Amino acid sequence: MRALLATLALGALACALATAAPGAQVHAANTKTVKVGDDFFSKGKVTVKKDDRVKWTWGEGTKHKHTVTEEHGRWTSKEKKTGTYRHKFGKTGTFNVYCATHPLDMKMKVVVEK
Ligand SMILES: [Cu+2]
Repeated sequence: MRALLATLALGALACALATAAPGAQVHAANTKTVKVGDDFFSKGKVTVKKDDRVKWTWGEGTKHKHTVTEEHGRWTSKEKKTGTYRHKFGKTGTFNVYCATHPLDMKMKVVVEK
């Protein structure tokens, strides 16, 4: 009996999940990648949809430390030579991004559309 109840409960849950938001516009979140090198971002502009992510990847053999910093300082990566930094864009708009160590050479834009 217990097993039957569990099965029924699971079935009900599966139905609830399957029927959630019928016809709603479902946008599967994407991630776009930008390389960080000495001293550049591989893209000057990246266009994404709201709730997408951008992932910055420091290139192998990067000799200088770089950051990925939003122009108003709302978010920033650490200053580093390796690894990645990811940011989710929850609002539409144009976001200017630069490297805090090389602000004149390393600039880019992230355009977030609806
Ligand atoms: Cu830099």
